[in-house]
Amino acid sequence: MTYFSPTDLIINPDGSSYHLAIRPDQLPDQLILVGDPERVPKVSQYFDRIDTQIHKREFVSHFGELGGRRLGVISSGIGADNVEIVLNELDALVNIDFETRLEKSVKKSLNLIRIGTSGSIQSDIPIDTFLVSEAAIGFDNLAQFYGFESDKMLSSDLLRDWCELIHYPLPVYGAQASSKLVDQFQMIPLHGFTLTAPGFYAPQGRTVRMNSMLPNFLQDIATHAFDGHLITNIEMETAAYYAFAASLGHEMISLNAILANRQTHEFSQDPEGQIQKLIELTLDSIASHNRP
Ligand code: R1P
Ligand code: URA
Repeated sequence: MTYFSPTDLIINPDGSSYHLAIRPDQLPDQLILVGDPERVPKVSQYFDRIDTQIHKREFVSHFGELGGRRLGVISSGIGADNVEIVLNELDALVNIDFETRLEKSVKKSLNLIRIGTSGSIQSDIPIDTFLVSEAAIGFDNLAQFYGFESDKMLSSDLLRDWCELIHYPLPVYGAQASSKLVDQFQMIPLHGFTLTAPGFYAPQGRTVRMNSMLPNFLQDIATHAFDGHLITNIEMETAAYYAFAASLGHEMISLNAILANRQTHEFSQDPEGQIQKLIELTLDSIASHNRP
C-alpha cells in the first residue's frame, strides 16, 4: 500500500488535515459543500444538533445530525483551485490512515452535494430557478496536472472539437454528476450542462473596465452544442468537483440557484431567499432519503 510522506500529505499536530483542519474521526460521509463561508450556518441552523465547528481560512465546517443521520457542511471559498484542496483532503481523510500514512485497502465513498449560485446563459432559463448540473466542462487548468480517470469523464476528442467551434485555444475537461444523486434530485425539473469558469468577469463573458481576449465567448458557448447539449449555466467549481469525485470514487452533485440571466441581463431581487430555499429543499431530500 502506498505511503504518503509528511510533505505530500501534511497533517497538523492535532491529527487534522492541513487546510480543512478536520480530523478523520470527525468527518461525516454526507456533506454539503458551499462556496461562501457565511452560508455554512445558514445550512447548519437546520441540523437537530451541531457537534463540531471548525474554521481555518475560507474553510468553515459545521458537523452534526439531522433526523438521526450524521452530516456536515463545509465552505470551499471560490474557484476550482480551492476545490482541488477540498477534495484531495476529504478523500485523504477517509481513504488514508492518518496514523500510518498508508492508503487504506477498503475505500470509502462520500456523498457530496454542492449548493451554489450560478448564471444562466440561455434566455429560456430564468432567474430564481434551481438547476441540477448533469455534467460540467472545466475551463480551469487542473486537467493539465491531473490525469482524471473515470467512465464519468467526458470524451476529450469531443471536447477538443467543441473547443474549436467556440474558438477556445486551450484544452478543457469535463465530467458527469453521480447518477444516483441526479435521481435523488429529480424533483428539481431543470437539468443542464454547466460551464465552470476560472474567473467571474472575462472568463464568464463580463467586461467591466478590462476587455476580454475572447469578446464573443458568451455567445459562442451559448450557441454551440457540446455532444447535443447546449451549455445552460456558468459558475466556478462544478467541473472540478465532478472530475475529482469521479476519479476518487465519491458521489457528487452540484445544485445551482440561478441568480443571473446573462442573455436578458436580469439579476435576482432576492438572492439570499433563493439560496435559503435551495438549502431547505436539499436538507428535506437528505432527511427523506434517510427514512427507513
Ligand atoms: C462567484 O460569485 C461564486 O458564486 C458561485 C460561483 O461558483 C463562485 O464560487 O458559487 P457559490 O455561490 O457557491 O460561491
Ligand atoms: N456565480 C457565477 O459564477 N456567475 C454568475 O453569473 C452568478 C453566480
